[in-house]
Amino acid sequence: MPFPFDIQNTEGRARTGVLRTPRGDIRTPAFMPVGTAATVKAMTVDQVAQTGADIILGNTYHLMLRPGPERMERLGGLHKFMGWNKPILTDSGGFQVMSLAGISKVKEEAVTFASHIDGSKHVLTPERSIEIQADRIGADISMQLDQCVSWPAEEPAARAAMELSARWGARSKAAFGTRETQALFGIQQGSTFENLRRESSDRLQEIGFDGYAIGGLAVGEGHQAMCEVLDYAPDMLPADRPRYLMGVGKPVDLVEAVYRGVDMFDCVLPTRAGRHGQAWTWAGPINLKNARFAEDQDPLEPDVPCPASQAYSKAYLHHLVRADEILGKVLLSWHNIAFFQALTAAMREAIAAGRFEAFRRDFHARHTSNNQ
Ligand code: PRF
Repeated sequence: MPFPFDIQNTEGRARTGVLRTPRGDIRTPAFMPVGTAATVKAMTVDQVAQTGADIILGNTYHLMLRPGPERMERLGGLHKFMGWNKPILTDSGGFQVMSLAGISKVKEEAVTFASHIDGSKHVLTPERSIEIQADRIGADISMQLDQCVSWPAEEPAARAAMELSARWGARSKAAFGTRETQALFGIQQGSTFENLRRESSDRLQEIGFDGYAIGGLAVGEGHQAMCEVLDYAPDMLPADRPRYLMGVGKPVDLVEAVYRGVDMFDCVLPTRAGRHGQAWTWAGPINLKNARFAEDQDPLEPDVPCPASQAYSKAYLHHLVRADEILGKVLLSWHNIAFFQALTAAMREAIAAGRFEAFRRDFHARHTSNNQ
């Protein structure tokens, strides 16, 4: 195993740990800000690092279209290109093809798709995805190519996607080989079917990965149905390797997933919401556009260690959002990323102190107190 994963504390199924990589330690539970196109939107890498993020996510789909994998390699890889020298995990591309590309076709050999930028035609095989992620982008953690079905799915369609993902997992692993300084994660699929998730996990473990992701959730099933899958899905994956819930989520989703044994997350929510005037707080989400903030002189969250959270009044942020000033998007993205880091830090501290159950109860009580 290239990256040691030291589990440090457990409380029920929740755990804290450290995933050790050559580019630095990743403290878990971890939230990975999304840097789709070689940028965490509206933030400098120094700001991202200041929030306490140990790792960010990049996207094969976007980077293969622009600036292109071979150019990326000539420029020294993604870390050097964007000036981020801590770990980077890249998603493999299949999910973004499904959600973003114009026309796409999934076959045994490859997924073919038309670029959402200029309509140009592209082919992604499991082998090419690994080559782009590990060799051209230089990702510390690469993801296998997988197929995620939309929700709701009939069992035969969910089974077909799960089985294709397992075969693509084996091909991804063969292409990746064994590496000293880079890791490869497999992705469990199976929609909301427990038997399919079980079979998926068994097949992934037979192949053997450095970490295991739970894919195919947060695709429209809702919080309750996602929690029902998380009641069993993380336990099917090896306890001694990191478990990563892809594309999740809201703070309540993170708390409930950590409670059920998940270690890593990524989501566009904090930055996307920030660009739309929304701020996440301990009392829940608020929209700074709302007139009730026009003369509110308090900061967003005085206890979140970030200038955007502490040093600007809600009245000022309200003004920036209303005037559609760029700084409003910058400050709210920055605050939201800092809030998500404060949330994962608080969960790590609570688990370490054996008071995660109380933290979870208090979180829910506070988080719904703001009924905007
Ligand atoms: N597979 C991959 N990336 C993903 C997902 C998935 O299922 C999801 C599902 N929420 C987000 N990102 N490869």
